[in-house]
This record gives sequence, C-alpha cells and structure tokens, in this order.
Amino acid sequence: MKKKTFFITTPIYYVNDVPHIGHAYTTIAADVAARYRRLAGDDVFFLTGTDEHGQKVQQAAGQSGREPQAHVDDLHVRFKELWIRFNISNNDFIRTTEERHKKVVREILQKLYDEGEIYKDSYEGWYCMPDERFWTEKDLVDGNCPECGRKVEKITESNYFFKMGQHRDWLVDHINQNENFIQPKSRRNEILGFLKQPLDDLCISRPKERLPWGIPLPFDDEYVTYVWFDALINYISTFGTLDKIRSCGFWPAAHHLIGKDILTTHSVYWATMLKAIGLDLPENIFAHGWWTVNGQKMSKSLGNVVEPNHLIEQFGVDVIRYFLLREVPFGLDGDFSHKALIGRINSDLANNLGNLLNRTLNMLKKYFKGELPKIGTKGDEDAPLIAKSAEVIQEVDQLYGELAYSKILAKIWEFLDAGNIYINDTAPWNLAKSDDGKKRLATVLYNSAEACRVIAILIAPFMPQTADKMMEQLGIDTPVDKQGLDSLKKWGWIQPGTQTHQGAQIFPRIEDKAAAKILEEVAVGGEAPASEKNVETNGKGQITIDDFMKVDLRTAKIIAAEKVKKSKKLIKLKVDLGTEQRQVLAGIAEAYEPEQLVGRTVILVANLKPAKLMGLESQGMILAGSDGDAIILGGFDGDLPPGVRVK
Ligand code: ME8
Repeated sequence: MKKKTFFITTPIYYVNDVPHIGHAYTTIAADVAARYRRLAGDDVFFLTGTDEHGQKVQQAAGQSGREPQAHVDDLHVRFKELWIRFNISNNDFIRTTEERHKKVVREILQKLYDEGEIYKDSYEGWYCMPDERFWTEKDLVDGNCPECGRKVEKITESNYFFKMGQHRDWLVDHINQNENFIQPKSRRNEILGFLKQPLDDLCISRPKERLPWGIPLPFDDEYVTYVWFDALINYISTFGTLDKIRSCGFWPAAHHLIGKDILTTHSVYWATMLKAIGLDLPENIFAHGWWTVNGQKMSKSLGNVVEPNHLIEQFGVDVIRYFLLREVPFGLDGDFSHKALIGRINSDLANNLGNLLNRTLNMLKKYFKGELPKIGTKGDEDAPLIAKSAEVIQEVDQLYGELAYSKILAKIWEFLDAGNIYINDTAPWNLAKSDDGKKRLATVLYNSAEACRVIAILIAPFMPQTADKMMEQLGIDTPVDKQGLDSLKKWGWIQPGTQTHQGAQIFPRIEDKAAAKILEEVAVGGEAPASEKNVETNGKGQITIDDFMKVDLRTAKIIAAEKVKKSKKLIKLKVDLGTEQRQVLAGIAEAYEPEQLVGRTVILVANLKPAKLMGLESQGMILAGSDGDAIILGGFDGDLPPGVRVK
C-alpha cells in the first residue's frame, strides 16, 4: 500500500534577532505533529528555515556593522543550532538567500508577469519602515501605523503590483466551504471579516535604491522583490521547480503552522499567490496564540525575552517541550512564568509520570528480580485499564487532526492516572504476601509495564528523549519509531522475560528550596543566563572586550521630552531607536529644559532591564557625565542616525 504523505511547515523566521521562546513554540508544535505522523507510518516532510531578505534584516545587519550576507550567514546558525538542541526533526532548513529558493521565486515572478498577473503602477501611500508595509490614509490610527503604532512616511513611487484584488470572491467561497482551511474558528472569522472590504492589489516590489537587500525582479533589475512575496514561496521552493512541486507528492501542505501575527499574509497573500500560480491551497493554516512573559509582551526593549538555551540548561529539553504545549490550548494566548513551569514539573512529570514508571520498575525488581513475568491470574481491574488505553489512543489520534496539543497531553495523563489507580486498587504489596497472590501480582506488574510502554509511545512526539529513557529502563531494545502506533493496536506487545533496569528518576522533583532560588534569580536578573549576569574581572578590576560588548549602547534621537510631575530631577523622554521608540526617564531636569533636548542624539544603554521611577517605566538609560551639580549629556561630534551601535 502506498504510504500517506504529510507536509508540515513553520514560518521562516527573520534573522534580525536571535530566536526566543515564541519561535521555539511554533517549531516544537510542528515537530510534535511530524513525529506523530511518522509513528503512524506516514511519509513526512517537515520544513522550517529563515527569512533573510528585506528591510528588517538589512537594518539589523547595518546595526551590527556588517554586510547583510555576513549577518545572515552568522545569525541563521543560531536557529539551526537551537533546533538541534530541541531535537527538532525537520527534513529541510531553507534559507531565502539560497540559490535554490531564489530560482523558484524568479520562476514564479516571470510566469505571473508573462501572464499579466503583475503590472507596474505609480503609487502613493503611507509606508511603515519597520513593518515594511504600505497603508492607505484610512488605515492609519492617529496618523500612525495601525499594526505597530510607529510613525509612517508618505511615499510616492513606481512599483510592481500583483493582481490580488480580483481573487477576493473565490477566496471567501473557499474559506466558507473548507472549515479547516483557517483554524482556529475565531481566526477564520477574523479573515472573513477582513475580506468584507474590497481587496487591494499587492505591491510586490521595492526600488533597489531604497532597499537593495532582496531578490532582483527577473523583468526589471531596478527593483527587488517584496520580502513577503519572496518568503512565502519557501513553502514550495524546497521542492525545486514548479514541475517538481506538482509531482513531489507533498503539495499541498497539510498544515502551515504560524502565529496569529502573520495570518493575513498566509491566508490572503499566499492563498491568492498559489491560485495565480495554479497550485492547490494548503489544507490548513493554523494560527496559534501569543506568549507573553509574566503578563508582559516579550520584547528586547523590556529585557524580558525568554531565552530558550538558558531554559534548556536549567530544566532540560523535554520539560520545555512539554510545558509549552501543555500549559496553553493551541490557538489561545499564553503567559510564561517559571512558577507555572516548576508546578508542571512537580505535579505532571515527577509525581505522575515519574511515579508510575518508578513504582512499576521498583516492584518488578523487588518481586521478580527485574524480569517481566508472564500474565498469571486475571482480575476485575484489568479490563478497565486496557479499555482506557484503547480509548485514549483513539481520542489522541482524533485530537491530532485539530492540533489540540494540550488536550492530547491531558488525555494521555488520564491514562497515566488510570495506571496509578490500577496499582493502588490492586495493591501489589499485599499480593506479594501469598503464593496465590503472586500469580495475580505477575499480571498486575505485566500490565503496569505495558501501560508504561504505551505511555512512552504516546508521549514520544512531545518528549522524545524521555520516551527513549523509559524504553531503556523497561528493557525494550526496539526503538520507539520501529514499534510505532501499530504496536498499540493490541494490548500486550511487551515480551514476558524482558529484563528491566530501574535507572535514575526520569523527572526528579524540584524541591521547595531549589524552586524558591530559581524564582528569586528570575525576579532579580530577568531572563538572562547566569553567565551573563556576573561580569568577571581579572583581579585588577579589568573586564574583557566581550564583557563590554554585553552592554548594548545605541544612538537614540530624542523626539519628545517633558518634566515628570512632582519630581525635581526627572525628565520623561521619548527616544527613537530607528526600529522602535522607547520611554526613558533621565535625572537631568536640573541641568536641561525639555525643549533643549528634542532633536538631540544621545547614547542609550539599550539592553538595561526596565525599571519603574515615580510609577513610570524607564526602558533604558541615557549616558551623561557630571561634575558636581553640572550634568552634561554624552553625544557625538557629527550626525549619526538613530539605532547605531556605539562601541
Ligand atoms: O514573521 N508567541 O518572522 P518572525 C508565540 N519572517 N509565537 C511567537 C512569538 C510569541 N511571542 N514571537 C514569535 C516572520 N513567534 C516572517 C515569517 S513566513 C513565510 C515569514 C513565532 O521571526 C510565531 O510563529 O517575526 C510567529 O508567527 C513567528 O514566530 C514570527 O516570526
């Protein structure tokens, strides 16, 4: 029989910054679905990668003082390495600067141009630099970008447009007729609402003189391709030419997993692009929710970005994989806190999962020298356990269709509870007291070991390392993927006579003292790794250049200033960093009037943990020197644009 194919993707992430927990979330979710389909025996293709063109990346490269290519060559590795650490099983990692991708982008552009789907026109609009998007007058909110709230610029220029507007009616029909095309339902309604308005054509070029970092249009080399038109094509460029995409067996994708921030680009831009290219639409675009940290938006400027490498070092890979997908229903927003994470480790992993495996192996060792006995006397408690296993296996399979990760884990844990209850109800410690009881004990421990194996297979997509460790302790040599879901079809796969080896606890409890220490560290030091918190000196009070470079000094232009009420010293500043604006409080009111400050370029410590002064948040600190009462702001001899790194 021909194998079923399954194609799943993540967004390709911008390499303007290092990966954080939000990127890890989507990638782990895709990995779990890919691993499950492999266990089911499907032919799986799992794609992730990096988005390396466009304004954001060009700007980030400029700030690090490098050419864009050198910048992306360096930064994309952080993503690749993190995915290796997280045991991500992607089949390909695509970079949009690779020739194989650029070739397909050019092929598609030329085809659409030749077919009259792309035209040139002069355009006047409001442009948001950081978001790289044009807006019409009516879109603006208080004159600013409706998406990020930052200022926009009026731009008139000639550009190329993709005839997207003509596709509205069929797209609405498609969404209405295919319930699963956009999930969850609330997001689907959002897009249907958006499509009630006329749909504009899409500007798909940028003049090279304004933005050189992109793929040149094959029919006009004065222009480069708009970064989204380029990036979306990654989902098919992985297969080579248009002909190969049609014959590879993986298109259309089963799932494009994305965050809710990029739903319009996927469900409208990408869908209409595919239609124009003549390819089928993906089966499902799933827009999951947004992670905040302790109730706050994660942002570099607030210094609260959760660094996944640090979490892995502290808690281990599988714990993080489990927590992210268990804590929040996929599709809803979630809040990351160490307290919740420790709670899950202790209750779900140590108390429940660890306990079932541990007590089973412990009793096997005690009563049977670790060797799995044959089934002996059957009892009333057996059938409910076996029935629960079958029910959970079936429901888990259905829930994968909805990518309902949190419910899947809750279901698996129902079976775990059933396993622990089975042991409590059968009370093996009493059975061990008589010869008759021992025959029943053999059955109870056989069933408990089989329950542990079933659980190991079911959790393997979420916690692959843990599943392997469980198999090792159960003495099973056949790898999880060789056992596959087929091995769950009938109760009793594990062989009597198997020699089990009780090892270390797979999830030790985090005791109260250790938990308190972790929480205290987080409260004091934000999310930075300990190694970055302590600057070591060499005994002469000197630091290394690496230590100095940890301080992110940037040029910042003051765009507004006002005295803080009831404070003699503080001035509230709004500063522009090129890519963002920040509020900073400076103790310079006795030396400067607010009007003197607007328009000046100052030096900002940009990665300082935000602090509250007089109830107002300060997102950084500006540098000044003082001699007695005189305070003088640091600055430059000449003009520098905002956001430049100061070294
Ligand atoms: O948008 N919570 O890349 P990007 C949850 N290059 N998920 C989050 C998150 C958070 N706080 N922060 C980021 C781009 N994500 C484009 C995509 S695709 C053809 C081009 C995840 O680096 C989430 O998946 O800004 C979100 O959609 C994605 O990272 C945005 O990554």
